[in-house]
Amino acid sequence: MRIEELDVRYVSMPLITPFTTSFGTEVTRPCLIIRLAGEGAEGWGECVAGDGPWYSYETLDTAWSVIKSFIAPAILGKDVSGAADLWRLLARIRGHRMAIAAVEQALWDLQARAAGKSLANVLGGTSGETPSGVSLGIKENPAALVEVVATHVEQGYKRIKLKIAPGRDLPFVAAVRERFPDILLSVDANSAYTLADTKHLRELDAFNLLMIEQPLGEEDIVDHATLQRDLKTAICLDEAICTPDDARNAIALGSCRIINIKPGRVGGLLRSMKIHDICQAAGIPVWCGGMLETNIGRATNVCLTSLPNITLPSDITASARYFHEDIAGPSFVLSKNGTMAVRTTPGIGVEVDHAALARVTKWQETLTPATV
Ligand code: NPQ
Ligand code: MG
Repeated sequence: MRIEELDVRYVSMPLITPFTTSFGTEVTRPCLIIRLAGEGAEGWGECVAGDGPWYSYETLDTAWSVIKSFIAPAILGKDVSGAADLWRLLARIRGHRMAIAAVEQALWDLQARAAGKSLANVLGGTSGETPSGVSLGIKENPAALVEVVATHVEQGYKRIKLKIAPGRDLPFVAAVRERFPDILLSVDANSAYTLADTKHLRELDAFNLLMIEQPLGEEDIVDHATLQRDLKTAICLDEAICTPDDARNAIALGSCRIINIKPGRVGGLLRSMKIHDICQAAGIPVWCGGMLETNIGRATNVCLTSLPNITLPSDITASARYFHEDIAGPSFVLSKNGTMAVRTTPGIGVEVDHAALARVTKWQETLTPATV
């Protein structure tokens, strides 16, 4: 398929409630929305980088720069028949996986729509629904956190994840566990600790957690292996797994017992599937992480979770959790048993609401073979 247009929109949406992690508080969620067009079809993708390099080194500015200067010129006017083709055309680009993932996502959507198939079907997904988990930001005090957890347990989420940081960890987790002795519960430190905190982190073993996500350095797999040997609780790596080789190496070293795949972090769906397969062969269960996506990114993530080794609840929430108004629909809602349906409509399974998109778009640029 010949790629004729690549549109980039910078979008910023206010969050319903601020989201605090060990790296800061977000009150709005900016992102880039990508539209690819070719041969009468179009596809949509979302870049999950942030305004600042807090979760990863990429930012929306670096992603835009790489898309405009290197990705668009390599693919516009070219015949691209799939993600493997895209990766071949972009082989010289090192890193910048969130930038590549956004364009790759739009390509998958474009091709699935052109074929009249759902993305889940194109990816070889097998499950028709996926269990939903929710990630809850750091709150003022343990009592406030327990209240927020209660609301989400009532809504039916199958796993609750608490963001933690030094000084905002044990009493918060203890209060939640005391009120909810039986829920699937996990914590995510976003790299806020070091091996010197091992004794402290071992106290988390008392709370029967499903996992401790990315406690140590964002690029580390060696110290995590040391820590995993000292903990009963499974470590799940997030930030540290950026490539299939990272997954292979972390598994070989025993750095984690669970891996979270975020298509943006690993460069898209083709790489996500490779990591999924590596984990499946090694007996490592996988779930899909979240980056406060609009329904475009969320829809793509839901399709990915239909793969057979994505067995743990993912950070895929109902659409209404983050934004008052989304830019694509229909909305995702939680079923009574805490799952999200995998859509069978063509492409990623949502249609863009152009009026809503225009309301949150700060700037837009259209790249064509003639402009790059
Ligand atoms: C995580 N997500 O699993 C991430 C962290 C995260 C749902 O916990 C802007 C940019 C906002 C990056 C919010 C969840 C973000 C962000 C959260 C990353 O570690
Ligand atoms: Mg995480």
